[in-house]
Amino acid sequence: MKLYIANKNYSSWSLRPWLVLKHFGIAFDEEQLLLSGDGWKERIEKISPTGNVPLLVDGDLKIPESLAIIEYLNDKYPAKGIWPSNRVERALARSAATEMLGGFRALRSNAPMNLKASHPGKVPLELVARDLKRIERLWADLISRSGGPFLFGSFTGADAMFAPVAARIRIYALPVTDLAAEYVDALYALPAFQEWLAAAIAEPWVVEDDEIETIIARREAASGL
Ligand SMILES: N[C@@H](CCC(=O)N[C@@H](CS)C(=O)NCC(=O)O)C(=O)O
Repeated sequence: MKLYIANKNYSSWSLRPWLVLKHFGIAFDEEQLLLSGDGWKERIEKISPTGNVPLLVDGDLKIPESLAIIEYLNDKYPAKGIWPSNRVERALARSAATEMLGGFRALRSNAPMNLKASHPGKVPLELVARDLKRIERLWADLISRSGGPFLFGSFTGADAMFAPVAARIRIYALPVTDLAAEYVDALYALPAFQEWLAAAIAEPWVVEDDEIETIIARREAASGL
């Protein structure tokens, strides 16, 4: 099996299935398709039917979409516990993962993942307050059911889906409840996350489009400032 990913520093979608593969000890090869440099877009489009990564290739099968990859891994390795074993918890885990996949757009667009960076104060809180409030509520509901440290006790696919949110909270020093901050710490402490982070920090590439200064300039231009 091979997972195609983009830059570890920036690619929040790539991080999600990679964490599942690593954390659950599933053997895989990885190949990076960078988000910058001459012809980068064409290189991704040549390999991935959606023109996006992550993409999992298993024999003849190509599976794009982070959550679909996690579901495929769960089907292929049912004993690993990628989703909770309890039916109710599994439903809640999939619900949270799907909410992440389609939601929190304000947080995603105004606070891009950039693992090397530390940008406290660079994200206007009023833009992301609504998303953060919902995230805090969701995490609190799930952690109070499970007892933590992860959403369903031990690490599952749902935590993988939220790992980039933890990164955004830390990178931009977004103010969150103590419980949410503890969950962010738990995700950062995960050995698989630490491995990805170390590789991200070592990357030399800068993707201007994903840098906070570009996001701020674009927002200001759009609002006529
Ligand atoms: N819904 C997709 C999103 C994938 C995605 O947007 N990937 C970005 C990298 S993080 C990408 O491939 N970008 C290529 C481009 O923008 O052309 C998933 O969950 O996998």
